[in-house]
Amino acid sequence: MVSHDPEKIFNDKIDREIKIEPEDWMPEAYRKTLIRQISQHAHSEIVGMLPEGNWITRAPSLKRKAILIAKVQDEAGHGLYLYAATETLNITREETINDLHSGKAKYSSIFNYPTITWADIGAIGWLVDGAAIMNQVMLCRTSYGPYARAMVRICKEESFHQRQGFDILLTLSRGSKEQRDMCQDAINRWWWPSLMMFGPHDNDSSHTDQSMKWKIKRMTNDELRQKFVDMIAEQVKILGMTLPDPELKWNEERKHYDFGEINWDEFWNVVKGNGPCNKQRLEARNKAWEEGAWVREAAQAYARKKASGTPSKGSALVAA
Ligand code: BYC
Repeated sequence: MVSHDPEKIFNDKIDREIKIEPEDWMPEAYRKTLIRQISQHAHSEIVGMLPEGNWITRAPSLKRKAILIAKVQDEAGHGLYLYAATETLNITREETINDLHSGKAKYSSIFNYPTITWADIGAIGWLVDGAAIMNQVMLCRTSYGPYARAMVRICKEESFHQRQGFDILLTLSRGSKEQRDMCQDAINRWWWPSLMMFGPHDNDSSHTDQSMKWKIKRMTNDELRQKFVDMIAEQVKILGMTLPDPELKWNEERKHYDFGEINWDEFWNVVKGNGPCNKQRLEARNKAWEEGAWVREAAQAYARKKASGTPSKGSALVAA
């Protein structure tokens, strides 16, 4: 017999790997969890443009500049898909963006660290985008349809980002002593914050259990972090560099690398808004929002004009 119990239909879809779509019934807590995670993800993409945008005018060649501009534009696109996916959950774009600007919503801790040298751009691509992909590949199979579909395209672009980061570091690692030192210094500064991107240990993660049951998350924070360490510990050898962890060691029994403990005080301090650049990042976003007011007003005026049927000057010119 066909069930009419919406909760049973929802659970059945989750069990059978059928995507949940915006018009489907869903538990309120599932909707809220998705709004929280997808909007925070969108905010991370947008705030993530700031540390890299900082280097566009100083990239060492025209080619590197063009590549970096394209990458930063990709991040804006990712933010846009993710804000659009959040809107399908019955919340407006204004509400989610206000939450970022007021400091209520979180965004990834990693973007509260400064980009001091050109090598930092390489380290962000290799380590930060690398950690992001590790997490996002599993999100292509997340149970909510619009989020899963957005992630497929995002992952394709992120893998290009990771390769461009590695390429920057590879070039530096084959350069002068100063360049090699700069490369190692960037790896030293970005390694631990990259590991923090995966979130607290599973035991301390408030959302993982429920999110795994709903198949929003497919792997836990610690599982993903371990996969990332195993990948990077091998790739760093190609650069001829080291990771700043004396406890990093292959464990033959576990078939994984062992690694040292993250400084969780530092992590929570950054998450709570007290990292090196939190204040600067929020100020920059608020300023961009205020300075972009005229663009939003112009777009609305154009939409009103179009809806009222008045031909715009542009279309008259095209017709002529
Ligand atoms: N930073 O229960 P937990 C990118 C919070 S950007 C800040 O484990 P959950 C890129 C967490 O929100 C990639 N906060 O949470 C862009 C929760 O607090 P609330 C960004 C963190 O959600 C530009 C509390 O700690 N990727 O690719 O099950 C340039 C307890 O945590 C962090 C995503 O956003 C953190 N690192 O798991 C380059 C992926 N970690 O919300 C690259 C989507 C934890 O209860 N998000 N918290 O107040 C996720 O996969 C999950 O949300 C997380 C956390 C794995 C991050």
